[in-house]
Amino acid sequence: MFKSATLLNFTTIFRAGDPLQTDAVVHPLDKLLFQEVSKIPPFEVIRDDDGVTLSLQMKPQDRIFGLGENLGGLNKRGKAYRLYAKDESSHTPEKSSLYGSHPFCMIDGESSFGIFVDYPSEIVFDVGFSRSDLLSIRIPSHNFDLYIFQNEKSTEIVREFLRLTGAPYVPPKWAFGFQQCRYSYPDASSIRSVAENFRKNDIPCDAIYMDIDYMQDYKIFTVDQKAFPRFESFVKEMGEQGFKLVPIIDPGVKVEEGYSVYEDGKKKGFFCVDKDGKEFVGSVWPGSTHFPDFLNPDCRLWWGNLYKDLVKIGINSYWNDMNEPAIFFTPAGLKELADQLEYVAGKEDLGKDPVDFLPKLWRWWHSEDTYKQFYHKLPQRSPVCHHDVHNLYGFNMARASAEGLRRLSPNERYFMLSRSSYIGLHRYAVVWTGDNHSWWEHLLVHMRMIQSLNMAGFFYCGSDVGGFNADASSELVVRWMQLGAFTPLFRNHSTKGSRQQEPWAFDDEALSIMREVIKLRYAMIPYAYSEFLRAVQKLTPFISPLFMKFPSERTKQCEDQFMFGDSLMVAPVHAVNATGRYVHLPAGTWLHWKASGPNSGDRKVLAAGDHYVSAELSEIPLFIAENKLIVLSKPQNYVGEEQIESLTVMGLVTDCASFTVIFDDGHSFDYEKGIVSTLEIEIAKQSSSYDARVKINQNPGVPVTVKKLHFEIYDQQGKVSKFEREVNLAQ
Ligand code: MIG
Repeated sequence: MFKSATLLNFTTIFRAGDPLQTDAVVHPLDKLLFQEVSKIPPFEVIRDDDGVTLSLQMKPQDRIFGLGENLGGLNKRGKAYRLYAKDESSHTPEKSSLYGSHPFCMIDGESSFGIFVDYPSEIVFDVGFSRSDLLSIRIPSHNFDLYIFQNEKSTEIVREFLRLTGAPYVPPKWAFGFQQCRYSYPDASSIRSVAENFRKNDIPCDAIYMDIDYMQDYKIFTVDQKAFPRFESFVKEMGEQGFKLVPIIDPGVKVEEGYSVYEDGKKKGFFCVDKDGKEFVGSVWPGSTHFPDFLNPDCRLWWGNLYKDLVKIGINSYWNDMNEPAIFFTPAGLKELADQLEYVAGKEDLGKDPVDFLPKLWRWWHSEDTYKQFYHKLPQRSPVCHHDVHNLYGFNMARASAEGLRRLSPNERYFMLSRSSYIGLHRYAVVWTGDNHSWWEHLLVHMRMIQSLNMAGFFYCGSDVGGFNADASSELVVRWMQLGAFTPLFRNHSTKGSRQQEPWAFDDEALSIMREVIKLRYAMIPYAYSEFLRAVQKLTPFISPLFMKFPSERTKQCEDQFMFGDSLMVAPVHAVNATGRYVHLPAGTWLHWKASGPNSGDRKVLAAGDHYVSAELSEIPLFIAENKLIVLSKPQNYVGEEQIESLTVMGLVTDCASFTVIFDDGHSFDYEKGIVSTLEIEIAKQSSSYDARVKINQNPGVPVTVKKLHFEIYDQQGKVSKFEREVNLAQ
C-alpha cells in the first residue's frame, strides 16, 4: 500500500497514494526507483477509510525532539500536537497548534531516527499523551509522502533533513542588529521620535517596524499619505541614520472598487474562490477581503511584483503577517451571530439556555470551518479545498514575496519575516513566533521554540522580546532583552494598548542595562554572523540544543540553556526576582562570563557539572567552551556604520583553539559565489604563554578591515593573558 525508495545518505521515502507536491523538498524525487511495500518500519501502520495512523511503542527513556514551532517541552513527550496553522494569540500550555506547521521530529531512544511527514493539512502527533507509552501520528488522508532518516546522531539527522529540504537563506547582516517594533508607530513623526530616542540614548538599532496602521484603510501596498507625507524622502532620511523600515504586508486584499490590487487580482482570477467559483469573501482588518491564491504560481508571480513600488523607494525588508490565513469571520458567520442575537432579543430570561448559547455566540469568530469554504485553482487540477492544503498558505505567501523581492533586486539580500510557515520556507524567509504574552513563562517557551525551530531549518528566528500581549514589568523586559540578544531575530514588540516597552520606557536602571545588553549583541555580531554562515554551510543548527553538541542523558534534559554558535552557551535567567540560576556544564571546563555589556563582567573558570551561578539583574550567564573562541568588536550604532578595525579574541585555552571570522559585503548574494574573505585565528598553549597565528584569505571584493587583535586568553586556573597582534596581509 506504499511505494518506497531510498535517497540521499540514509533516507527512505514512503509514498502513499498520489500526494500533491508541497515544494517542501528540494531533492529531486522523479527519478527515484520506487518499490511497493506494505510497512513503514519501525511503525505499526493502521489504515482506515479516512486516513492512516502510525504508532510506535515508546520506552520510558525515549525522547522526541522537534516539531518546530509549538508549545510543550523541548522533549515533546507528554502532549498531543495538532499541526494546523492557526492565528493563536494566547499561547497557554494546553494549546496544540500555533502559526507554523513543521511535521519533522527525531526519536531518540534505543534506536534513533528522524521522521518528516510531508502532508499540508492537519496532522496530529500524539506524543505519549493519550497513552504515555505510545507515539501516534494521525494523517487524515491516503495521499502523503513520509520520510524516515535512519541515523543514531541528531546532528546527522538534521543535516540529512536539510539536504532534503534545502539550506536556510541568509538574511542581510543588518538583521543581526537590534530591531524595534510596536503595534503601531502610526506615522512618520512617531517613528522619527523612536529613531531619535535610540540615538539620543546611545542605543544601537537597525530597524523600526511599520505595523498595519501605516496603510490607507488597511489596503496592502498603500501608504497613508497623511500619516507619511513624502514617504520616499522619509525612507531616505531614516536610511541615512542607519534605520531600515520594515512595513507589514498582510495577505487579505480589501474589496473596494478602484483599488488597483483588488481590481487587478480579480481581473486575473488570482483570488481564492467559493464553491460556486466566485471570489471568496472573509473579513479581516480592511473589512471584506479576498485572499490571493498563493498556491497558484502565476498568482505568486503577480504578488511578488506588487512590491515593486516599495522596493523602488528603497525598502527591501518586510514582514508577512496573518498568513495562516487569519480570517476573523465570513458573511455567513456574521449572519449566524445576527440570528443568535435575534434569538435573545427581547427575552428577559434565558433559563438554562446561556450554557448552550454562549459558546455558540462566538463560533463565527476565527472559525476553522471557514477553511473548508474556499478553494485554490491549481494548474492542471480540479479546485482544491483550502482545508486540504491549509498549512501551505503562509509558506506560499512568504515565498511569493521573497521570490518577488529577489526578482526586483536580484543581488540585494531582502529581509522577509513570516508568521506562518511550513517546512521548506527556511529557504526563502525567516520566522517569528507570533503573539506571546509578557509572562515569565514565555521566556522559557521562547527558548524551547527557537531550539525546535532551528532543528526544523529555521536557524534565524525569534519571539517578540518583552512579550506582545499584556503589560510588561521592567524586570521582565530586561531579562527578555538578555535572552533576545542571543537569538537571531532580536526584536522588541508589543501590542496596542499595552505598556510601552522600548528600552527607555522604564526607569534609568533598566535603560542603562538594556543599552549595555544591546551593545553586547552588537559586539557579538562578527562572531554570530560568522557562525551563522558556517551553520548554513554545514547544515547544523545555529541555535543548538545542548544535547545536539554534547549528547548525554543529562543534556537531553536541558531545555533552558542553549548554544549560540559553536563556542558560546547561554543560560538566560527567566524567573521573576531571580538573582541566579542552576546551569549544567557538559564535558570539559568552561569560561563563565557574567556579562552585562561588551566590556564588563567577571570571567572565571568552571568545571563540568551542575552549578548555581549568580546573575544580578544586569548580568547574563554566558559560558565559552574550552578551547573555543569568541570574537568581539566595538559596538556600532548600526551594522556597517564603521569599518571594524580591531577585534577582541576571548577564550579558555588549555590546548589549542581556533576561530575563523567571515567577512562578506553583508547585503548582496555574492557570498553564495564565494566572494568572502576570512581571518583565521589560531591559538596554541605553550608552557607559559600562547602562540597566536593569524591567517587571512582575502577576496579583493571584500577586504578584511581588521588591523589589530586583542587577545584575552584564560588558562585552566583562570589566569588571564592579554596580548595583541597586528594583522597584516602578508601573514
Ligand atoms: O490581529 O498587525 O502577530 O505582531 O502587531 C493582530 C497587528 C495582527 C498580529 C501579529 C502582531 C501584529 C498584529 N497582528
